[in-house]
Amino acid sequence: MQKGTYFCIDAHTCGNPVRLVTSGHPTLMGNTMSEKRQHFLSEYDWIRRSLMFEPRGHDMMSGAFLYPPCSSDADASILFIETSGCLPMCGHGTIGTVTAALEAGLLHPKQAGKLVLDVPAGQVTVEYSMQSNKVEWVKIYNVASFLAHRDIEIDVPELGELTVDIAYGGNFYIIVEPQKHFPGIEHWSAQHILHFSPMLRQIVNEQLKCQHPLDPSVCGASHLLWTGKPKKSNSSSANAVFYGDKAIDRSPCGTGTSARMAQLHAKGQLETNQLFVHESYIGSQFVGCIEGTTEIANHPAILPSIKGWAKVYGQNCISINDEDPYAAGFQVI
Ligand code: PYC
Repeated sequence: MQKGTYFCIDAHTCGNPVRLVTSGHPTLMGNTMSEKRQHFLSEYDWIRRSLMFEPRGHDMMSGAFLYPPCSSDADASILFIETSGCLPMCGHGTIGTVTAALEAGLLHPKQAGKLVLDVPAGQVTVEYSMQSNKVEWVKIYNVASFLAHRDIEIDVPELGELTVDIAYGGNFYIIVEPQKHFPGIEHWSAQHILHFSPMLRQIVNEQLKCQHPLDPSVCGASHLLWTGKPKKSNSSSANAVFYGDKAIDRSPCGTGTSARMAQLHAKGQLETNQLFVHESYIGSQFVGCIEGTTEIANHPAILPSIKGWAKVYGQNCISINDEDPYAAGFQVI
């Protein structure tokens, strides 16, 4: 049976949607958000598909449920939902969720201006500024991020050979910099990105293993980050992140920015405490920074932060009803 009523706050983070679902939470088993994510995926994934896919969502739709904290020092937990599944971590999703929840009075921080959040990828800390009940900005101290594979050569049909890096920033990213067969995103249309990304992702995943050393359920190169020259003079770099089947992130992508900073740091091109202003495909910006360094299972890693903003634009009461032939949602691929 697929039915229920879900109250949602609709927002966007730097252009990418965030639908914070504020009622209808299924009870999830597990001690950590990673375990609860697995339970949601096995039992309740229809809720995600119904709320994210058409006709109630669209190719880029993403959202979240807030849950009580899993650890004693946390304020809350987040389960991310989007068209491609339930991400271990989502930067734009966290910024939108925190903004919408604080403005609606749904989050009560132990310490004003700071939140500790359990997410499937681990724990993140958030700082925010709030004036007249509006959140001005949110800064996430994200999970440890690292370069997993460097200078991998991939032969892409219709394109030719590409050399790519793969880095983790809460999800695994295939990072493509301008080179002989890729001129940079400023020279590619959205159609190029949508056409070549699924092919490249499939070949990379056939050839390489990407798995988090501390959580085997976080695996596979799911996202692609194509880079290029920014439009704004104060941006350090520009990117277009492809995810799911047809999505290009409208925000600069929080986990993508973390992965990109880990890649640049490992290659000696970005230093600790150096600001990294990342521009999205539509020109919106996140400010990234490497706050420090660490190790993950003896592998060098960075401690990234990402700062951005979100705007709430609506309230939505969504009914999923068996009488609707499209209750389960659909995608046009
Ligand atoms: O901001 O981390 C992010 C993200 C992942 C996919 C889309 N946005």
